[in-house]
Amino acid sequence: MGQLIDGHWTPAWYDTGASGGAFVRDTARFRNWITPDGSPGPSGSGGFAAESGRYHLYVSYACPWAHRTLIFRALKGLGDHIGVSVVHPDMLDDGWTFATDFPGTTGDRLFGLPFLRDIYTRAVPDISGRVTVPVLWDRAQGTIVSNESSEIIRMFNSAFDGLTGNRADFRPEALRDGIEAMNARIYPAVNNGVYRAGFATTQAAYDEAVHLLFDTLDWLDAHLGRHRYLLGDRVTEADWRLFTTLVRFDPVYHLHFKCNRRRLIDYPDLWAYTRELYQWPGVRETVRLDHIVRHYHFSHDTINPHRIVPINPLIDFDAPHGRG
Ligand SMILES: N[C@@H](CCC(=O)N[C@@H](CS)C(=O)NCC(=O)O)C(=O)O
Repeated sequence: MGQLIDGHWTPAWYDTGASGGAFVRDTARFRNWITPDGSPGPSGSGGFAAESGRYHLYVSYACPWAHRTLIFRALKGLGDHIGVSVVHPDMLDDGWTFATDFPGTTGDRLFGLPFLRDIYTRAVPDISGRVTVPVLWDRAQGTIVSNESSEIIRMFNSAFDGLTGNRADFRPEALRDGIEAMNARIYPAVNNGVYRAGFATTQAAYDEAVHLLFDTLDWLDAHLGRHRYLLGDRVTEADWRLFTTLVRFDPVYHLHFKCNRRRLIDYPDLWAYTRELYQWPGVRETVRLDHIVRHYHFSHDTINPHRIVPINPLIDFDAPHGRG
């Protein structure tokens, strides 16, 4: 764990000292958008046209943010158009690495570099900041298009439609405000809430995060008792964003991040909904519990200093979901 300062790697854990023990996630640095014709998107610069084979995605199977991008790549039929490199699940002193001694890792398929940080310095040699997954790389310009998953999934949702003919739309015009409102509620309380509980270094910061988390899960369970999906009868971006946190809940967050008032399987509707999304065509293959369980317990030595990976519950995500 560390970060780049003026292009040099500096090992350090998250500094919660300046924020009263609370974990604060940095904002992503690369915010360009792939568009059908290369015209500029909502932020960053233009010049990133949707083309087959031009872009490459760097992910960790462990990371919930990277997981979103893998799900959209699958749902939108982009497998033949956007390549993927998978980092090693252990994120230690060197940060994310391209070591290949764990099943499912690929190494750096573009350049054969040893560390993910080398991809960042290849884009900007004197870069400062955290080295995070996912990273969307442009082979044509030799730079990073985006390292912000919420924006990468929106590019995948529509930019390549002309190329793939896949018109599935997870952010339809009529539901955009509702999706935005749902994301705004779920991101701080749930997606990032589990991290805020787990990385808190004061009781007060933990208490604040964990109560909001479970209040929101209670609300979601009730909501999903009345609606098939978050926005009604149609699966949207908001569902996929929630799914990547839910699928990690009992295997990791319940124990490792001390999110233990209830397990996911204690919420009947949330649990059935999670199984339905897991069983959606193409999604199961994006879920690598071996990477998920190994990464969190082995990498966060401030939380788990002996790096013992627990046995974990047996969870049947393939059990019939009974919804719809
Ligand atoms: N804003 C980013 C956040 C990505 C992120 O925080 N990824 C984590 C892994 S789950 C990471 O790579 N952390 C490394 C670090 O913070 O040094 C996104 O959603 O794409």
